[in-house]
Amino acid sequence: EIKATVVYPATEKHLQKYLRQEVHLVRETWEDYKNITLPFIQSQSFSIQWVYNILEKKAEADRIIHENPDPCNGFVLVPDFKWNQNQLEDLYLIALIQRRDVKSLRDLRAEHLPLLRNVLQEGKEAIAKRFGVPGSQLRIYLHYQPSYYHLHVHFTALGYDAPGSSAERAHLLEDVIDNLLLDAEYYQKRALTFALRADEPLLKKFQEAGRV
Ligand code: M7G
Repeated sequence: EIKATVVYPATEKHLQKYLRQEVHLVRETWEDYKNITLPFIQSQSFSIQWVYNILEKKAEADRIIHENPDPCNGFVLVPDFKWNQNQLEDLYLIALIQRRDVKSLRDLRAEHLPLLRNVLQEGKEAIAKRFGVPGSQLRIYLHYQPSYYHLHVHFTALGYDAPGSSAERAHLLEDVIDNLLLDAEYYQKRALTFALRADEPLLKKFQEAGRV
């Protein structure tokens, strides 16, 4: 059987993302994030208008599985574009947070714990209720780096080897919560590892700074 994903319209960045290429690991310190990554993502990242359209019910409103409308600690849970909902084997949902000032894992602090706990608890409950899949069979995680810099959480079937669930990209939400309990500024202190394709401009920035 063949499963195909159609991306339309596709930008040059989409084309690059799906081409098979040599990859390199980058180890990003907090200083690297401030000096290299943050200025880069502010100038470059994928448009997040699609996220705002979902939050404002201008798109996919009929697909919402669960919503917590709280502007600070709320979120919307929808099936991810990668899942056609025909079978549970590759179940894939995404939780988009209501607040718009959290770009990624790097921005998370202890103040975000109520939000993260809501996503974890209510997301699990909603998926169990709608799809009959218990929390013990879900992989719940954030990507670093993400493609879209509006914080979102991936929910995938544990038995499904989803793209981006590898050790150099996926951060389990429960571990993130525990880390923030240990240290309110955990993600402003530690280095984070991720892979970049050889042609990605961010890799060039790290190379120019002598960090790769
Ligand atoms: P990511 O970690 O930023 O990047 O995840 P990745 O795409 O490299 O994994 C963004 C997630 O949002 C991906 O799983 C996408 O499939 C999903 N996604 C992207 N768009 C544009 C949409 C959309 O318009 N609707 C829905 N439901 N999901 C989307």
